[in-house]
Amino acid sequence: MLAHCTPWPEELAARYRAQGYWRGETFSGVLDERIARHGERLAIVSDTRRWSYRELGAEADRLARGFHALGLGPNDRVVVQLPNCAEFFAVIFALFRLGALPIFALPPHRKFEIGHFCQHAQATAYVIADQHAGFDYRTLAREVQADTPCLRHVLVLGEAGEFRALDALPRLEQDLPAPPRPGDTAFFQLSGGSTGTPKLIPRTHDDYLYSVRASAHICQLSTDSVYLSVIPAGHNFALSSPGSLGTLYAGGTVVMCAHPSPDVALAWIARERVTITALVPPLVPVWLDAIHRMRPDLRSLQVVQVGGARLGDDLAQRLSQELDVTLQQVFGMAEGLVNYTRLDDPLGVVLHSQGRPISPDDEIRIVDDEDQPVPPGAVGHLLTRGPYTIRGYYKADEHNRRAFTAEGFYRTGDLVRCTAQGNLVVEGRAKDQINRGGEKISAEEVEQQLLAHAAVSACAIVAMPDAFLGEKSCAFVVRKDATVRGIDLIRFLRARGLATYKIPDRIEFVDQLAHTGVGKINKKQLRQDIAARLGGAAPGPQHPTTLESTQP
Ligand code: AMP
Ligand code: DBH
Repeated sequence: MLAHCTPWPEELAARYRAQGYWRGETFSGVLDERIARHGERLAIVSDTRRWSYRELGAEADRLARGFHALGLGPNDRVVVQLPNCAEFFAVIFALFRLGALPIFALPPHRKFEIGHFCQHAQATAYVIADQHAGFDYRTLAREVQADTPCLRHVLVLGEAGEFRALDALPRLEQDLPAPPRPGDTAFFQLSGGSTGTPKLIPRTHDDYLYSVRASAHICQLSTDSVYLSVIPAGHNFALSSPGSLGTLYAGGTVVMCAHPSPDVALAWIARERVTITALVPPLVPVWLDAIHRMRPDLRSLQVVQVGGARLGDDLAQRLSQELDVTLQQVFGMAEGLVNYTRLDDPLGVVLHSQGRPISPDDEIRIVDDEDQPVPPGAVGHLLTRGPYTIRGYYKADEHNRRAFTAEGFYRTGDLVRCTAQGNLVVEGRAKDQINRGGEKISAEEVEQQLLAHAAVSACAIVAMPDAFLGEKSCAFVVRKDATVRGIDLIRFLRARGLATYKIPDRIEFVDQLAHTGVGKINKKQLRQDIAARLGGAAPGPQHPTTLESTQP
C-alpha cells in the first residue's frame, strides 16, 4: 500500500473479496484481456484517431516502454491534464501498466491547482496537450516546473517546444517492471472539496474496477455500446459511471468529444451511432434547444445520464418528454459512492430522485447534526461506507479526522432524504461549497486566495441562484481601500493562477460580514441577502458589481 493512503480494515476487505466485489483484477490486466477477446473491435474514436483494442494496447505499450526508459515506474505520481482525446487512454493505460499513478487534473486547472497537485504529491511528470481551447499548456508547464523541483518530465501531446513529445519517447527495449497488484492504489481522483486546498483521492484497482464493472452492468453496456464522452474524461463521472472505463470493460466503443458544444456532440452521435452519453444539468437545455434546431439523427441514442449537480424537476420532465431516450439520474462522488436511477425504474422515480447505490454493501446513514439517525424519510446528512468508498484522502490526516467518522463513514456533506422505495433525493448541502453546474468550488479555497490581496480585510464566498448553472459564486468582501474595484480582485485571482470557474461571478462590497451568535460568518444570511438582491432584477449590467464570467 502506498504511504499516506488509508486501507480498508482487513475484515471488511475480506468481506468485499468474498462477496466477489474485489475480483483481483487490475486495469492493465483488463486491457490485455479485452485485447485477447475483442482485439479488432473499435475501442476509441476521436477527431484524429480510430483505434481498435489491439491498436490502443500497442500505443499504451509503446508509451509504457517510453515512460519507463525515462525512469518512470511504480508509485511515481504523474499529473495528467489532457483534453478529451484518444491519447488520454494510451497515457493512462501506460501508467497503469507501470504502476505509476495518474492524478486526473481537469482542463481548466491552472497554476494554483496544478502546482499544488505536483507539490503535494511530489509528482515526477506532467502530461499535457500543447494547446487546447485557446490555451497553451506549455506556458503553464513552464511556470509550474519553475516552482516544482521534483517535476522532472513534461510530456506533450503535439508540439513539445523545449519539453518532450509523447511521439518522441525513447525506444529503449527493456523489461517493464512487474505489473501492479489489485489492492494497490491505481490513481488519484480529485475532490471538489470544501477546504483550503484540493484533496487527492487514492483509488485502488480492486475498488474502482468494482464500481466500473457494476456500473456497466446497471447501465446494460455491451460490446454494442457506444459511449460519448462530453464532460472532461478524467472526471469521475465520465471515467467510471460507467463512463469510458465501463464501456471499455464491456468491450464497447468510446467516442471522445473534444468540445462540449452540442453541435459537435450531436454530430458525433449521428456519425458513430452513439448509444449512451453523460451530461451535467446546464447542458440539458442547451442540447434540447440544439436538437430542435438541428434535428440530428438520434435514433441510436438510448440513455442520457445527468449528474454532478441537482437536475431540476422541470428539466428532467422536458428531457424525458422531448427525447425518445431513457433518462438516468446519477448522484456520485469521486470519493466513491455512486447512485443511479435504474433503466427500468418508473418515470416518477427517474424524474424526482437521484437513484440508489450501486452495491448491496454500500452502507448509507442519514443523520442529524449529532450523527444520530433521522426518522425514515426525513432530511439529514449523508454518511457512507462501502466497497468502493475511500477511507481517507491522501496525506490529509487532520482533515480525515473530520471528513470520516470513527467507524470509517465518509461525511459526504450532502443533505438527502430516502424515499419509501429506497431512492435518495438530494435536498441540499451542508459543506461549504458552490456547485456551479457540476463544477465544485470550495469556498474556503477561494476565500484564502482573496485574503492574500492587501486591500481585503475579510471575505466570504457563497452560492447565489442562477437560472442556467443552478448556482454561481458570490464573494462578499470587506475592503480596506475603497478605490479597489471588483475587477482588480478578479485580475488578482487570475494572476494567482486560479482556475476560471473558481473566480467569483460577482463581488459585493460590504462594510462588515453578518455574523452568527457565536461569531462565525453567517453564510446563510449572506446567501439570503444575495438571493433577495437578485430577486426580480436580472443580474447583469444594472448591477455595477456584476462580473460575468467567461465560463459558458
Ligand atoms: P466530488 O466529491 O467533488 O466528486 O463531488 C461530488 C458531489 O457532487 C456530491 O457530493 C454532490 O454534492 C454533488 N453531486 C453529484 N451528483 C449530483 C446529483 N445528481 N445531484 C445533486 N448533487 C450531485
Ligand atoms: O459530481 C460527481 O463527482 C459525480 C457525479 C456523477 C461523480 O463523481 C460520479 C457520477 O461518479
